[in-house]
Amino acid sequence: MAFSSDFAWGVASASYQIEGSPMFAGGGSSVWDMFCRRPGVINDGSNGDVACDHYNRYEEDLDIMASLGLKNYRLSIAWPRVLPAGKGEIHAEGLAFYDRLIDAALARGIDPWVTLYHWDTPYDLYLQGGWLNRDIADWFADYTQIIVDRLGDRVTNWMTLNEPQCFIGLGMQTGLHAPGDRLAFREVLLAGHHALLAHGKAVQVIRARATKPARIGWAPVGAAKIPATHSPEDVDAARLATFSTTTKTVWSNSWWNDPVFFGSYPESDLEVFGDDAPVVRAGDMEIISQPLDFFGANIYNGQTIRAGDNGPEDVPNPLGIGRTIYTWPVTPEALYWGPKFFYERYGKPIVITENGLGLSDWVALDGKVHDPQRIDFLDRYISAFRRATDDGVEALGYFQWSFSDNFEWYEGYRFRFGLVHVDYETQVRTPKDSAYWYQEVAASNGAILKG
Ligand code: IFM
Repeated sequence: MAFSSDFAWGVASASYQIEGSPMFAGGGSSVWDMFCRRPGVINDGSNGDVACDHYNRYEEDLDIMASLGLKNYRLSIAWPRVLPAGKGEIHAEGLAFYDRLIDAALARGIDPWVTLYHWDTPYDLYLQGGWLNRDIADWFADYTQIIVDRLGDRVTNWMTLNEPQCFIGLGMQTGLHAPGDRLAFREVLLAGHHALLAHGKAVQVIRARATKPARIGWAPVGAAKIPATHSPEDVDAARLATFSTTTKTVWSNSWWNDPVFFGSYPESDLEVFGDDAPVVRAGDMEIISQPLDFFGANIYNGQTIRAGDNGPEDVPNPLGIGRTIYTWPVTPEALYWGPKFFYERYGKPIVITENGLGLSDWVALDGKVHDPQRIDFLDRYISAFRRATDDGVEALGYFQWSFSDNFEWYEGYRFRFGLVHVDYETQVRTPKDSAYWYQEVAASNGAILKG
């Protein structure tokens, strides 16, 4: 009933959500900088210009992490901070920032887990077609080389892309995220194919150039499915639903992960997607399916599934089920069945690269931030993950999303996911009750969990 002794307890963040925009520090702009300037697209009218000002306050943030005994920090690099135009000239100061950040983390005993891309596509590249342009795979590989040549002597754990389902699906199909496009499904899948190529080329670069032995994964959304009962029929139905789709959607787990781990798109999805599926050129799948060391999964909730007469059926949530501020249902079993099914199919150790919940926390009259629901939520989810490991799932780590409150995309600053509260007027940080609780979870390697 325990996580392995080298299990990585950590917190996660992303550049655009916390740093403040590179365009105010000599770097370039990203699609998010431009998107936020469109009236009405961000629910509180805000943007990531300043965010948590982590660019200037990273030492304070790392001090808080260290004081909480957190030893693993998943961070992302802002591509336009390093390459203002996305390619070509390097912004030396931008690259130096990540050098300092990595050194400052290591000096505090914090291991940096680096994500190369968490949605801040350089705007100049968007003007050249962005993810629709096949050349982006090479632009991404060149950018990766710059990062790896600079940081690859100190970073062990790398992730290529965060949630392709979101930056391709929400960014290019529904337009809810930057760049706000609403493309046909065929174009969406083509952009997705280029993202997969970029992933594969980045893995090749890391393997070839990192001087410290690298562990590489990626961090897709893990769209978890939970069997309604433990009957073999329901479990099979949930497994099938996890790895197939009956509609033209970007939320199919196997569409993204089968190419990466098996070197082919899944037959069943290809049938559903028909002519919308991208043309795969000779050699593409060899590039995309570079061997990985772990399967990263961002899991927040799951859909309950039962065996129906004509295949898997969605089971409605119980009336009044607990919901987070996004109205996402609280379904801790997602962190049992998601890892279990992903481990079963892909055979790679699991890292939960994101899990957590958004609330509307505030500083109480006593000066503290009381967030019992976050503690309860995390206990239930992490306990479910531990049960998965008890049942044979190999697990390397768990990253709570997020270290601090931050810019929550189209919701702006209204939704708070952090263990640490941020006052955006003063930039004062206040660790929430959950931060101290998580400190104990990590220190006890999960022994204090109640779920
Ligand atoms: O804040 C996001 C993160 O950037 C990507 N995964 C989901 C989180 C919560 O919505």
